[in-house]
Amino acid sequence: MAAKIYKNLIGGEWVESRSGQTYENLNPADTRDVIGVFQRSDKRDIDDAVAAAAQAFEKWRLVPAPKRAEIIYRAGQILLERKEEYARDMTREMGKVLKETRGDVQEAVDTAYYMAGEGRRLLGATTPSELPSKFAMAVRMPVGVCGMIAPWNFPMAIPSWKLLPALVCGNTCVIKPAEDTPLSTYNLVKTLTDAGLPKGVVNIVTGFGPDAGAPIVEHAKVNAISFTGSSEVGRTIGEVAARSFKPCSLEMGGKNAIIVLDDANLDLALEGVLWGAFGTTGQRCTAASRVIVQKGVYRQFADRLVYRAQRLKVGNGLDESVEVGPQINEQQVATTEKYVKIGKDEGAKLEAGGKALNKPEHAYGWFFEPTVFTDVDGKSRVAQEEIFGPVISMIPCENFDNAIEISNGVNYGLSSAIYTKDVNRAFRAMRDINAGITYINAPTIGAEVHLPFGGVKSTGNGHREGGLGAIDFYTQWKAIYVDYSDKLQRAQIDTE
Ligand code: UN1
Repeated sequence: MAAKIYKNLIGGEWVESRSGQTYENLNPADTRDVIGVFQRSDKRDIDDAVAAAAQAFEKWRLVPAPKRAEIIYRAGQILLERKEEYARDMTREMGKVLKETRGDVQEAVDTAYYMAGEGRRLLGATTPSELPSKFAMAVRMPVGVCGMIAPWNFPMAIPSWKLLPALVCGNTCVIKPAEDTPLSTYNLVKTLTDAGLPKGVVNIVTGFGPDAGAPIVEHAKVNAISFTGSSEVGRTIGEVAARSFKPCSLEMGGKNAIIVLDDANLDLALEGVLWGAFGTTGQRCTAASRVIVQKGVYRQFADRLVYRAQRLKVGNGLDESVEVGPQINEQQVATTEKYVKIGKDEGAKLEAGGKALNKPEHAYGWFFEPTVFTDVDGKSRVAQEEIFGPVISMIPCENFDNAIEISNGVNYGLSSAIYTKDVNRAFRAMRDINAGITYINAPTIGAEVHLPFGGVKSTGNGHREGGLGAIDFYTQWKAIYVDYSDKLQRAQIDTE
């Protein structure tokens, strides 16, 4: 059966790319499986999409926010009805196991319900004026056309973090999904249109970063940019956006650590490390890629972690018994292989995994063994650089202070975790770990959508997704003064 052809959505019409070029979306667990044929778009398609979004903005901004929210709420309900279908699509195109892709769709549902609620708040502020018979308030205004560039690891959840707050605030959007996972973002956009979103309010344009992503960032009529991806690409996007003073939210890498202290519940910590490190095949910005273990329990913990990592079932995520799916593509496997070599050269001890899998059932996919390095130096490259694969580095530590120092000793600061039963040390960790997210007795992954999501240092540029941070990003404050005294009153001058 020929694979289905998916088109761009521009101004409410499903259209082919201007060049007529397309590309195939392949299943990372079995590259013989073509999921669909998607448009390979370029600047001309982006120009069309931005023009449509700019036109739609003039009407959409006038729709009352509670009405905009009703559409988003309905989209959440429809997503819930289609959860299983969309989760299966996502496992096929992205690889992570069904349990997780159901979670990814659920995260979009949660975002829809949360942001629909915001439609009846979008709180501004009223405040007294310093002059008599004068009223002062601050209100939130939409920004205009928002350009969004999404990653492949959460191909529905992360687009929902971007689109849904932007929409409830009255903006219109142009989104480019990751080239590896366009179908899940397409499914989200399709759901929004089925829920009644007017034409042109959301436009989806598929394709590759340099051809279809760069023109979004450069476009004069795009008023804000939201990007999730690597720090390297984020830096370029930030620089380009800064030239035209565009607000730009960058959500980038991580090198997240779980600290396990001597007094921790080790059974709990072990489950947490396995889930944090190998869930989503380690391909989360929040993945645990370092585990810093206090020396009294270090060897015992290493043995248990190695034993369990070697027994994780790796395979096609559509098989419910599989625990770890493939990596997304050949380059990601190559990166993981590169870092395994770097780790060995640096003198870390490879105790589990370390190789791409090539058993017959893995022959057509991008599978890699869950990998554990022990006795890793916290300053070495495997302990400093983001790998985005199923690799964890165990770093021994002396005590609490030393653990915090190692945890903070990287250029990233997204997520973090500590396992301890000592409430004082837990609170000191909440205060002293330099990261956007800290978990106590839970792994580094699993952020909830109504809390701020983002990080410090090279992880981000100060913005937050999720929670009210998203509303802050997708609105601009406007101060309004209403003088009802019927005379000229001069602030700071008429002081009597
Ligand atoms: C990401 O990896 O970019 O907290 C997002 C988590 C998920 C989101 C991860 N809810 O792990």
